[in-house]
Amino acid sequence: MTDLDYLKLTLELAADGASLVSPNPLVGSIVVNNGQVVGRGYYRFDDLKHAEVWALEEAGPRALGATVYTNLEPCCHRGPEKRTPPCVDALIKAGVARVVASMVDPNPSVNGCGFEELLRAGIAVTVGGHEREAKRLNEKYVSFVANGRPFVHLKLACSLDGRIATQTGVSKWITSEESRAASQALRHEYDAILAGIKTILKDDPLLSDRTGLPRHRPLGRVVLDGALRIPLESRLVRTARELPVMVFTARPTLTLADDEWANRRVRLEALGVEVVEIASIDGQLDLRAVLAKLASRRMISLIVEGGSEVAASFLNDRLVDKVTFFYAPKIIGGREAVPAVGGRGIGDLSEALNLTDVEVVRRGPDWEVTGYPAKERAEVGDG
Ligand code: AOF
Ligand code: ZN
Repeated sequence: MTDLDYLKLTLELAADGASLVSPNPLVGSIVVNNGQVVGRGYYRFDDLKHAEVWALEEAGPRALGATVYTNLEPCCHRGPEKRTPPCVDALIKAGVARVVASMVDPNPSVNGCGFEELLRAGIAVTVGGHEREAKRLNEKYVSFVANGRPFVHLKLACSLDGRIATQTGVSKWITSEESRAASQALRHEYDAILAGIKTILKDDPLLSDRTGLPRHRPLGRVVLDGALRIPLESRLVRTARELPVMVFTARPTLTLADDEWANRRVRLEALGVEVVEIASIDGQLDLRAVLAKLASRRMISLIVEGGSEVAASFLNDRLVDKVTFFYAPKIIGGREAVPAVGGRGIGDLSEALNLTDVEVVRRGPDWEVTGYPAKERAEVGDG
């Protein structure tokens, strides 16, 4: 087994913490002594201890002179926010000889100081193996630390010709059961899920994580509802006491409408819905304010599930970090059939959003296509 093989194992271990770690990163750690794995651990928020500490505890005295592998730089910070003592102290105390990590912890209170402290204590440090995979595994955390707002994943399900509903609005079900299971698995990875009021009025969705897998916090259900039209008898509102619902809205400018809006607000709140008033810009809710509110709740990731106008708004505001489209091998057609992405559209192809690192997975009869918006809207080729 090489360093890279062991690092690969830490990535797999770390992934066991999926939806058990937010707002913290996924971390896995392995202690290797004389070619033998003598300790392993992965982080779960509710169990407090960091991955390295679990692995060191399992290794016990066999950690002396051992190499510790981890997908993220061991932490060095102390302070009021910190729930656990620094991993570097535990590593130094255990007498490990070497630490191998895939990446630096971008958290400004760590960001290299873990490695520095280890080196100062005479421990050898190697950084960088499987760095790309490690950053991908923690893409939500890395992005949240860098941008101070949740990582946004736009997910849509459509026909091969890019329609999310027929001309009469029928959308159940365009994609297969396999695609819907995959999309549930996606929801499971996120802290919050968002849909627009039109989707709520049309489909009455529950927007819940039905994977049955454990989560350390419930999936936050978020609705964009400028005029507060969400029905009191909708499934979302009826389940608001068990699974949190946040409705973002804007106070109307006309006094009459204002009374009606305030009434509905009180009634929704009485049913356990959190109503959040934010600004609207040109009649559209300020998406940055929505994300800032979620960030203040330490929600580091958001999956946006439509409809097509909401998708267009997030895309136009350049707030999408990852995109997944499920395509069913069906052609719906029709000028009036709802397109996956609405909005005004673009005039020139050079304004199209290009995706990079695109991957395609077969889901039953369908295709799941995932990619990352390119930072710059690249020029369209000259061919
Ligand atoms: C590690 N190993 O397993 C994790 C790390 O509040 P605390 O004490 O749990 O610290 C959280 C911070 O520690 C988190 O923001 C990140 O910088 C780091 N996470 N570090 O060495 C781990 N989960
Ligand atoms: Zn730590």
